[in-house]
Amino acid sequence: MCISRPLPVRIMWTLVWFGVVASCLQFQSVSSQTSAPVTPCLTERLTGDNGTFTSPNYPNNYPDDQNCRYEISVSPPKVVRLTFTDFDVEQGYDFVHVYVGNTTDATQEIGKFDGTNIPRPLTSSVSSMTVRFSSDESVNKKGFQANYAAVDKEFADCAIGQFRCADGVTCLHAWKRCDGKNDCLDGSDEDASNCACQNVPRYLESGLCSASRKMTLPNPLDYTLTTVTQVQNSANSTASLALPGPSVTPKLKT
Ligand SMILES: [Ca+2]
Ligand SMILES: [Ca+2]
Repeated sequence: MCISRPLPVRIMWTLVWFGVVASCLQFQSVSSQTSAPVTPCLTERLTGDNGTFTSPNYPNNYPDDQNCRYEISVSPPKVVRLTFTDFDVEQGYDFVHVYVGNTTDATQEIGKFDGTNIPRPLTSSVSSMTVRFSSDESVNKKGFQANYAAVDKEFADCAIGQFRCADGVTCLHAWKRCDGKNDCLDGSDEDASNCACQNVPRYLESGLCSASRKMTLPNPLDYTLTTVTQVQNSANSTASLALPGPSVTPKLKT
């Protein structure tokens, strides 16, 4: 009997200890559920002339169901240069989109990335750029880290036979002008006041392979050539007419 009393006490304390441990574990479980990946994913505005930003929780895994927006604005006439320094986004399900300007309009998208390859550096043609990060309902990765900087705009030196969009940085095949589809992000290839397509006069078609060639004006060989006659009289008249055939020739803009 002398040793029977301590036993219930020991059992009682053992039960109490287990109870405390169980409570702690439960508390930890609850607190981890409530405090871990609930990082608010709001629009982040970045207005300095350079900076760094990351996906939520970086360098830890980003949460599910995110739709984050990063709006970058630098001082005009500078433009935005974006450089990713780390990248790990679930392939095929989570994505990073990059847009020119302060928009997430699909027509202004200049890049869409997933997987583990670090995207190429991207430069906006204007003083703002928007990055959007989206994750689905399962499987999380480390995410991304990126730097941006205000840089001078570098105007493209488009090749002969190409058209330079009004943004100054994008070159297109000349036949994409006035074909009814926006190819320049700024739509300048479809701006009737900026370009025109005309049938090549029949007397100039002799010796050419197609009877339905058209000429884009101003001519991409020399943008000061704004009429068929000017092109005809230019030193590059033969090359001026050597545009792609009917299947890719833009329609006459009316
Ligand atoms: Ca995912
Ligand atoms: Ca076009």
